[in-house]
Amino acid sequence: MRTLLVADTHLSGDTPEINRGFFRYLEHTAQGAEALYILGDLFDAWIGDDTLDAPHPSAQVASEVATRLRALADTGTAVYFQHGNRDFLLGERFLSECGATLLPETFEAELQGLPVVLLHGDSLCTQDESYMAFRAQSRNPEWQAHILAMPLEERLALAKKLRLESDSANAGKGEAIMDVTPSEVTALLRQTGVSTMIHGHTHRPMVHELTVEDVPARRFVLGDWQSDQGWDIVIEASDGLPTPRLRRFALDAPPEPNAG
Ligand code: LP5
Ligand code: MN
Repeated sequence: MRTLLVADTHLSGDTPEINRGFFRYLEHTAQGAEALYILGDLFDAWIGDDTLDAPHPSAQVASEVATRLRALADTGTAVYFQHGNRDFLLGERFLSECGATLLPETFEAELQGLPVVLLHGDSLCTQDESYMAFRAQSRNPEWQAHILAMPLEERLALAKKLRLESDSANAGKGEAIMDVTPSEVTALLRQTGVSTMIHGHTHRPMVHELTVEDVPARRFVLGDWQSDQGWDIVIEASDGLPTPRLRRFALDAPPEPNAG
């Protein structure tokens, strides 16, 4: 038995190679897996589930993603989803079309017997004060309802504007500011009592070895998908506690389902 985790695929109408690579991954690597966890930023920008009805290239991609995730779910692989900072507006309609289950923003699970805490990762970037302010606003249900009531075209324009603002704000930020705050990582591990954290968001794929209250712990960071390569984590059942493995792979040759 195997559990897979991915994050930050950033799919859109402008990323045909990544879209194809993701579909190949679902059809090939994910076949027979017990579960697939998508830890946010599946889409590069999600402006509402009514995107599915829109005559827009990204809408077509969204429908195809839903169809293909549903096909995987129908074969018995549970599909779980967490919101990222780009697709926090993803809602019930899209999830039910995918046959996916939405998880809270921080979620404790036991994957193949291993206790883990899962999150997108943006909530750990507390030194990034302007992002924290944007995050608080964008996760506010009233703000979201107001945004979702806007015509689709206006939302498209706003999303474009926010992306530009974000890129120019990020250009002036230090690298450390945009990474997780170490004390937030230890605080969450201490609070949950688990020794394994898995997240994405920072696009800095890595396995970090830590010590929390004299106990060894690990933080796995998933990578963002690019036109030629993807990242995942596989956790395979074993006699003892399994060790998750972070993998980088070519999108045209994703890992074999039984690659071990
Ligand atoms: O996204 P990324 O990785 O480049 O940077 C993130 C943080 N930025 C964001 C903002 C998103 O990119 C915005 C796009 C969301 C698209 C979908 C939303 C649709 C809803 C609205 C439209 C219908 O998440 C960035 C972090 C970085 O990660 C690393 O952690 O630093 O944070 C910022 O850039 C936030 C601020 O520094 C700047 C915020 C810009 C918002 C300014 C408000 C302008 C209001 C204009 C509206 C009229
Ligand atoms: Mn993100």
